[in-house]
Amino acid sequence: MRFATKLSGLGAAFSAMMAAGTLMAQDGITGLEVVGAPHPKGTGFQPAATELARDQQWLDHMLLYLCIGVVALVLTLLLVVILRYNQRVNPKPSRFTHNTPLEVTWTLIPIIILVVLGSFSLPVLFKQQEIPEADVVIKAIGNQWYWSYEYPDEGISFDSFMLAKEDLADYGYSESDYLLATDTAVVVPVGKKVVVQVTANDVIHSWKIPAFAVMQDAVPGRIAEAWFQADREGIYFGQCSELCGKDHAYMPITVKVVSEEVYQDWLQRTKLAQMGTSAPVQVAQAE
Ligand SMILES: [Cu+2]
Repeated sequence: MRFATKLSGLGAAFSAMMAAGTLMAQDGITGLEVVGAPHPKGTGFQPAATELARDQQWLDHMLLYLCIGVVALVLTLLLVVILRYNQRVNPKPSRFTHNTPLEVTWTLIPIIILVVLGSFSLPVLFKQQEIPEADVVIKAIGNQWYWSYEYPDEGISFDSFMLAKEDLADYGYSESDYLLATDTAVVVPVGKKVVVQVTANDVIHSWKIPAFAVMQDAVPGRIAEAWFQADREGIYFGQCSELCGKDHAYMPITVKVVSEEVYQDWLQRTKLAQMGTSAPVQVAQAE
């Protein structure tokens, strides 16, 4: 009986190894949910997965309410003037040209509004631009028309190409992920500060993940930094966001946010894999 259990355990381990072997060629997404992606007829933001994104979306809504207030005030004043001071209702217009209190008011109010705007938006902007001490450093390099990634501290690097429609299923993606999913993905641990060093080999590209509120131009010969700390595991899509030539629309970005154990496991297997390739992310197996 015990021998049989051992045997079946051995068999399971063997089939798991075989499965891992066949997966090696693919970046399977077992157990990872697509979180950061556009959806049909959507008009709002993608779900915020970082503090930066939450701040950015809060700021956007706050500004929207402020704008609605300004528009409502201007429209009301306009209506009052149209209705009460037209030629028919008010045949004898007054002739004064100056009103000091009024002029001071309409200069002061916009100044106050601008100061309020600045005092809320500058901290959000600074938080994006002040790069913290990194837990993980990734170099993202834009090429015509794909992204290359390096993990300088780990000594690994690989390219990331958009998946053809017929290959999506092999990599665990659905058809709706077409134009977003890539063959290899940027893999990062959840809750860790990730600093992305962004540059390019040929022309200017831009590395952007909407759900992280990260967007950084990739300029040849320069290194710019962006950072994020994703607080939810899942798959996040982004796209090159600087017009870079004929296939600009076909160099998307896939980021997989996984647990620390899965990340370490992926790192080890990628280090063992052939230079310049990325091992598949095995979420279900490592947990
Ligand atoms: Cu581009």
